[in-house]
Amino acid sequence: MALKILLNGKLVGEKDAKISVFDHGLLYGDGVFEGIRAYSGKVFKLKEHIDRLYDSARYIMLKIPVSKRKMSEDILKTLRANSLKDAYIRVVVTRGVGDLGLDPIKCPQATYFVIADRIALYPREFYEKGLKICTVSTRRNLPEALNPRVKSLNYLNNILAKIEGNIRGVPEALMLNNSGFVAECTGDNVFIVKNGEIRTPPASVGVLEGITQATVIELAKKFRIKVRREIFTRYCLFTADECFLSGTAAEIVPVIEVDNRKIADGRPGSITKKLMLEFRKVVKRSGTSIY
Ligand code: PXG
Repeated sequence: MALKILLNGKLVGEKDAKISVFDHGLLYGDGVFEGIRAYSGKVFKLKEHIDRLYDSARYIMLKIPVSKRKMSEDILKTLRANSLKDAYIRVVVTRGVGDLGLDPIKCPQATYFVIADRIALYPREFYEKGLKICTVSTRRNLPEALNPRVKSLNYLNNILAKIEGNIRGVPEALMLNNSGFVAECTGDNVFIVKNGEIRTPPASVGVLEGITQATVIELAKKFRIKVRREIFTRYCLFTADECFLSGTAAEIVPVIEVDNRKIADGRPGSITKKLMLEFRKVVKRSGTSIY
């Protein structure tokens, strides 16, 4: 069934959801976005996603044409228009239509749209058996260049890493920062467990501050598991007891091998499994009601 897309505040059919070839989102990757999920009729961490979207926009000095409240309502409206309860939501705000020069001053009006669709779940095997990942040579963007905390439309850094991962035959690729510290995967944050403690790189390493990452930290605290937001190298990964990734699309997914080295016994770890189970409960019971 054709989707209804919300484009600049109006619901339109999928075929009519078009933007100009002069939109700077397309010409220069000049814009920001969010990937959000709804579970059982509730949008998970809607406020956090909206806040991050507006912060990303502020960083690139892009004025989102609607208030946070209106944007939240637009998201719920799009979900209702498509009768969705479990969904993947993509919110995109671009610099809008300008000329062929890169100057954003020539773009008077931002473009925004919301797509809500059924989600394509990752294979069950990923969760049951765990993933093999590898470190790629593409380094994560320097925070002094394009800060990875910004969820910008310019994902070429991550796409280059993903291509390297594809070539190596793994479903996720791990990027280091320019100093060689573990940063994150192309669309997920990374965690390790050692001696019962959890570690994940802080934003200062140059990573996106994941909303799922923050949820994992909350859950770990509830279980009285110590979490350290500290920089670490691949040494810590290779010698970890457990490793897992977090992201809106992936949720929590175990990692069993990094760079052809098994993590511990090469099976998803017990803390990882405990967090996965709890995460699935939390997403079902919390969130902003759609209906
Ligand atoms: N790091 C990066 C670079 C991301 O893009 C995450 C971490 C996880 O953040 P959240 O807030 O979602 O926990 C992301 C977000 C996809 C897809 O289709 C995934 C993301 C972005 C765009 C597409 O898998 N992940």
